[in-house]
Amino acid sequence: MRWVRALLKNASLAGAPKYIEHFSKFSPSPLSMKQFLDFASGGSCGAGARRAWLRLQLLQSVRSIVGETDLQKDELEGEPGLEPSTAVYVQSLLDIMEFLDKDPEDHHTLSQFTEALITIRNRHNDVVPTMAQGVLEYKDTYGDDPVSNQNVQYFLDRFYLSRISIRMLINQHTLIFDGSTNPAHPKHIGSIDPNCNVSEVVKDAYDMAKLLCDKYYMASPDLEIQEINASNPRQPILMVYVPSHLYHMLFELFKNAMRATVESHESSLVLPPIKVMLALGEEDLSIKMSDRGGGVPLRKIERLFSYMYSTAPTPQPGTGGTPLAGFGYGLPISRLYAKYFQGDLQLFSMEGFGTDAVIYLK
Ligand code: W6P
Repeated sequence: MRWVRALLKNASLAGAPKYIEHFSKFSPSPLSMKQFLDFASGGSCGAGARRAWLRLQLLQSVRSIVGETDLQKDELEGEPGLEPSTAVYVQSLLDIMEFLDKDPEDHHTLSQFTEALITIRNRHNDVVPTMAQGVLEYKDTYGDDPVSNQNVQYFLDRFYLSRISIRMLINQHTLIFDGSTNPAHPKHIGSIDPNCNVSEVVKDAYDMAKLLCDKYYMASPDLEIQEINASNPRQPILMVYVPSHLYHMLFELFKNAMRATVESHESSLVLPPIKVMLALGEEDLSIKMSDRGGGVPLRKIERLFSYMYSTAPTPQPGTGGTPLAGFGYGLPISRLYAKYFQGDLQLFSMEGFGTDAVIYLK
């Protein structure tokens, strides 16, 4: 990664080393939902200040990724899988820095900035498979002992949390500042639904997972939902959230629960349903998904969240595709989605019986 520093020095950054220094001190800090809503609705400051704030957040996030990959330079030195991805981040950092000194109120600048963000978003679309390739190469070079696993876990958790944060910021900017509202969801604020109906998202995610499950196994367990709204009994549970994040987490959990259920009941005619319980209290919204898929021994639970142990070589096209779930980064990335807005995702399993997966949201 020595070339990263060379790049940073060469690529017209010579005049701005203080920025690089400055931004490298920031860790990726998850933003609160309130900050996003203030950002969109105006809050207490003007539009120019809000755009400046967004740019600063973006810069800090991108810089922290570059800093992170740079920090790991000794371990990642000569890792062909990880290098191109760092170059891409340096390029995006430079792209955003172009706008630092420009007037945020100027319309031409604003549309150029939005263009630049869309270019950046597209440029980073393939990062997950690229990093997965990097993990395979890391494994080949350093082995898959617990220390390697810990290194990869620490690095990728921070890396993907930054990525989630950057994409959230870019989505908010591009959705809000082109002036139009989302025609399908006029009440949404960018990608945030201020009245997200949780059980509707549960049903959507279930339907999609069921489709895959039926296709692959020609059977699928039913869904039972129970909803407890502690302070407003009989009212549906609504929350301010990003429905696509919630969907992503639930879809991942459903795939795992369905696979476990079907594979542990191969010789029986009836499948035990997947039960989802939603509870809204004063502080937390908890979503528990219970399957009776035979469970996972405690020793193996941590592995389900490991990037290293769950990275398999990408399936070749035309070989039937990936079976249902479990494979790839679904669970660790879902947990990051939960953590991004100060929540969490935990698994509680009883080997021989089944598994409870719980998503905690603020
Ligand atoms: C299992 C393994 C698993 C992971 C995530 C969610 C549910 C389940 N069920 O057996």
